Amino acid sequence: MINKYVYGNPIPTNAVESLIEPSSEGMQYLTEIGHEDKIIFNYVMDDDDIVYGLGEANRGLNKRGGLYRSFCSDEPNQTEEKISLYGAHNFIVISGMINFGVFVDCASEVTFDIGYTASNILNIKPGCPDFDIYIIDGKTAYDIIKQFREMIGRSYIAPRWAFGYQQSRWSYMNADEVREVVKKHRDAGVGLDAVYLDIDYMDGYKDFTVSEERFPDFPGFVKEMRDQGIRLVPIIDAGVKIEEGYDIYEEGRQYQFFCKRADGTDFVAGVWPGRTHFPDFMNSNVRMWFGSKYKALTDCGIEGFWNDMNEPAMFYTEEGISEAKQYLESFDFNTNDPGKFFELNDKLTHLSNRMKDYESFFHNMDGRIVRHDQVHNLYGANMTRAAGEAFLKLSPDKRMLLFSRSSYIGSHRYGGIWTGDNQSWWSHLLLNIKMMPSLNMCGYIYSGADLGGFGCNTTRDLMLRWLAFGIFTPLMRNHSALGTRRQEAYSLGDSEDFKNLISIRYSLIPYLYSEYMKACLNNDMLFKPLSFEYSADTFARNVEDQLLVGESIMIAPVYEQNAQGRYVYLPEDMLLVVFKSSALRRYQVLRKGLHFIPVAVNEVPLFVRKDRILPLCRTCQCTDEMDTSMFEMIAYADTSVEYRMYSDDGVSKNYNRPNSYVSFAIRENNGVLGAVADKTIVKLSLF
Ligand code: MIG
Repeated sequence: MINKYVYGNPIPTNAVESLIEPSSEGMQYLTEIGHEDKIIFNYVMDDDDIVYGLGEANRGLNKRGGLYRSFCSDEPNQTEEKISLYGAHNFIVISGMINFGVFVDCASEVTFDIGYTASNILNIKPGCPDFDIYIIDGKTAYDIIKQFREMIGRSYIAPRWAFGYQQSRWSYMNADEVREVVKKHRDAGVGLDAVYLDIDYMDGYKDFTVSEERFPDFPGFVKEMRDQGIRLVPIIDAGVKIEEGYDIYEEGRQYQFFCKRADGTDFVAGVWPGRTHFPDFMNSNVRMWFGSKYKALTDCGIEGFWNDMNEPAMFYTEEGISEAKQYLESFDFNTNDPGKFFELNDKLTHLSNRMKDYESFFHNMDGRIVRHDQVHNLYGANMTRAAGEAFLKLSPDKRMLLFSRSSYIGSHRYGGIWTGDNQSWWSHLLLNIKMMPSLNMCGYIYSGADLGGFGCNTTRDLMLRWLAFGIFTPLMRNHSALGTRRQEAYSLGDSEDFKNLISIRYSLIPYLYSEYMKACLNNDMLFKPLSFEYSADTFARNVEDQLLVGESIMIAPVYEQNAQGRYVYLPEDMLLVVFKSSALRRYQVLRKGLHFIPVAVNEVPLFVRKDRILPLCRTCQCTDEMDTSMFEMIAYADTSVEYRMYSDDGVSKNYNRPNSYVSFAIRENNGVLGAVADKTIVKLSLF
């Protein structure tokens, strides 16, 4: 049951797909305090209430105790006290004796104080008086989330090849470097499906261009890679370089497609290409125009993109620089006021992503002129929408890979997200684990973090542990920043362990892809907290570092340096499978309760649930080579059970074909349990 309440005159956000009439009833659960443009929604939480949601946000699965501000931010230093990251996902679920969900559909910033100021008080503060608020009633958090997901519409569906292992690094400068990366993976026997092209593939960081010098005969190169089972995935930045003769710039100016200052001139910010204009993605003509430009690359054979810098991120503006200059000029070097030193620092080091700059340019939302800060959170989402809508036309029958850095709920229908510039820190591996279910709650299913960490120098053990978790995330991409230590699977000493870990991913793809597809098609989650399935188990309720992945397995990743294993809580009897490689495994049936599980740094544990089946295919070097005619079945059952696997060609869009499911079953025949499947079963490991 969903109730919608309208405040003021909200700017359409495109978040909600269902038609929901405003409710005539009074609002349940939340009390309004404040008035007019300072509305605060208030709720008194029970001591035991858990608050789920907020998608891409800091801290744990349970958001209690924290302060969060939805304001899409380019935040490369994600320390624990940061309250804004790249996405704005204003959906929370309060779960306890009373269960309800709240979605604040508001184009401007929104603050959630979830027991930060006072431990039992939840305060939600929209940053403007114009917004819709939805209250969702349901028996459980899980049920509320499913209602919410249905309301916001089906999540973007990625092609199956995007479940292969992917390698990225900011600094692959030319075709030869990319060739070398591919060759080294292949030589080491490490599976690989995609290599990312970061900003250096472009000519002068100009969107939709390819440097002739560094990538001569780009279509030929794309094909050469494709023949080796590799897709190239280029980056597209939000800002358009100001350069006479550059068609995107010229057209954008001519059609008035860039964001404008108050005086009607095109707004300028310094980003990678130098002086740039920002396309006004809030305008439908601009979306159509910018979207159509991806064709320059799809015509070369490109099948996937990542959209970056779309918060939008700005290094500086001319206005900011001249303010800083003026400040410096009038700075009194003879001051005895130590406060001046901090002021000086502040004035000179906060030139990027300034609020003042966000308040100084405007969008033309199909006739309605809106200042940027009022719709800030929608900008990146509309860049994703521009690409997503274009792909419907450019590639009507074939799925494209698309994910973005910035997002607002609604963009989950057009693309996935990655979680931006994390660091090679153990704490960010844990954050990655805890964030996955929250992202799923908000509709982002095709998602993942930069494995190994983007900033800082990674270490071999951190990389191995992070990959061991990344094996389960739809986007399994190793990405790192320019200037950091190399972290490709062959760059951190003996590559054998990396090869083995990645081989596990490839044999899990049919299962992961199947569960991913079911999650998308049924508005469900791929990563679930234990309590969503074991609701009567009070201990399971607070477990945050173990997750259910699809219907058959539970994972418990190791995320601590030097750990020789970890404690794992089993909410029921399960089958532990420890993988050393796709083929090398050890098994142990474990009883419900707490166990210490030894896990070496080159191993991956998973737990097959009771009366569930895990199908595995033979590992391979890329999804092109994946053999889905033969399977191994791992099952923990003493009765007849079945697993229905979603299985299609992985690229076409005809998702609901009746023959999209194949069955794997354990059936009793004359008192003996055996495998019965639509596919060849080469081995049954039944426990
Ligand atoms: O200012 O394109 O988050 O993944 O490698 C940095 C360079 C711009 C930020 C992205 C990161 C990417 C980097 N970009």
